[in-house]
Amino acid sequence: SPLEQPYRTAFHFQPPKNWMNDPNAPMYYNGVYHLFYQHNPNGPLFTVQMHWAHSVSLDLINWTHLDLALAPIHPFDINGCWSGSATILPENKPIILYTGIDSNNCQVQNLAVPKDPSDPYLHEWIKHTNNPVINLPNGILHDEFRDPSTAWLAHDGKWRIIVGSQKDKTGIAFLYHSTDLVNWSKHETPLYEVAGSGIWECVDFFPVLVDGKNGVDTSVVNMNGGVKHVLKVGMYDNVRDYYMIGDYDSVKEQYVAQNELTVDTLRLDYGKYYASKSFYDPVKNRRILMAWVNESDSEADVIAKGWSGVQSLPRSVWLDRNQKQLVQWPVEEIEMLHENEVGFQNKDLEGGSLVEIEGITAWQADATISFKLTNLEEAEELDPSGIDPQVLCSDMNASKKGKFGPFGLLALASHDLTEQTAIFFRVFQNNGKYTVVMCSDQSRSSTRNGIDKTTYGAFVDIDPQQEEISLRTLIDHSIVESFGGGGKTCITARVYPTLAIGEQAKLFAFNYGTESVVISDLKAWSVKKAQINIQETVICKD
Ligand code: DQQ
Repeated sequence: SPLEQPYRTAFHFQPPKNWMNDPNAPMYYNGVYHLFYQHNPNGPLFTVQMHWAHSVSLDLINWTHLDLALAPIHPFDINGCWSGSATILPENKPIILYTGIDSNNCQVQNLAVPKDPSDPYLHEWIKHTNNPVINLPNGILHDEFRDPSTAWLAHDGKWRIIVGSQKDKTGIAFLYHSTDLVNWSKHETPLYEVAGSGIWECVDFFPVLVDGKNGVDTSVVNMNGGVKHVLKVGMYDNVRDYYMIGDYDSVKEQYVAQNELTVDTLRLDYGKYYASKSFYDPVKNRRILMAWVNESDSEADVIAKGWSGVQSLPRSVWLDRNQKQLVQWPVEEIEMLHENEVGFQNKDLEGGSLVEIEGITAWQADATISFKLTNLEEAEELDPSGIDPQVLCSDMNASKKGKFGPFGLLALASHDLTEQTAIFFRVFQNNGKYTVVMCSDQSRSSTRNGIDKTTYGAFVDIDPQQEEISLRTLIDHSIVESFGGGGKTCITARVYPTLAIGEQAKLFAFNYGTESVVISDLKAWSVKKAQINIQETVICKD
């Protein structure tokens, strides 16, 4: 029952039991969405002996659990089937490239194809007889070469993929070419490398439209300047997903990034969120992103629960109008689970006040709120240069009164507020310019000890003089996923309340700053339970 397992989720993807990490090879094929994932079928903890588990969905929200797709039983993957990606070939055939840990404990890249491409669920996968199709490059350590990307087809009719690696602490995305996806040759120069960044995992390389929210197929390369390319890298050293935006030229085989990849540049999510992978959804013409959201409780807790890891809600992703960053938003399909809409408009939220959002199941909810600020000349002074917003958010947590802020939502709050996860903003000024900081403060999220309660924070690139400050937060038992500024800044957190569970959990809007703010619009819904990883017979195609 939900109260025996209060941290299992209602609408976030997770396996029936045991360990899950990276999403693998998400794709849309013949009317069905597929998600594979790194899975230990034998227990709730990580093991190198990874399998690929497999689920299918018609709507990215309700999922059906299928048999394992890949097991580590061949010489080229006997020590683990690690992460990889799918590519849909022009003749509408899917393939998978993945990393195998071979019998020498060496990381190699393998190819698998569906046994029966006309099977709507693609139950069985056959590993290619030529495996491994890519061997370890010279000069690279045996355990530092992994996670092939989705392939893209360029002007010369050749497929390309990238594979993550490192050499002497320089993170590398090696580039490979192939005409048949079986025989691959390494290009003389990597697609990209960054000194000092450590090994890159789960690299993702995809085009985004310069103008508009639609997605484009991974093989759309040039389009006369109509697209830019995103290179996403998972940095193993700090378990964070960073990205660059730039221009890719497949003729020169060159990627010119417009932002640097350093620890304080763009991240897909500034909370717990890693190993993300995107794919193009031709049905709704969008690019969708999913990622692994790890636990924050202890190993003993994981063993007691019997499971570990959830997936973020699938998000649409596109390039912001300013072309400097990505924007993400939960896929619209989540709205079919909404019920009990509540809301109000234009309500003053005085300094030091809070208001309960009643009428919804607050431990399983979706809430959007936007704030209008006047008198901005009263904002506190802060020069943002050299400031780490995460440090600022933990120094100035939700209980520290400011002028504009903290204001936002208190999620998974107990009636006396002993437990609360505070997602909030602060606004500062410096020489007539304003800085908006978004925080997710887990320090009071649970009365339990032994949990990682790190507070997260990031800047939101909006001007509060011109725009309202908006927040959307999805609350699902032990995960709180927040989208600031319409999806410009995303922060995901895992929390383990002991009081704020079931009917006891509450949701508030709050303003602990001294300046009052106006809630220009608030809407919140209960979110019904999705059917996640139920047995296979339930799915049906219409
Ligand atoms: N997880 C996989 C690797 C990948 C890492 C192993 C990222 O392929 O590099 O489970 O979380």
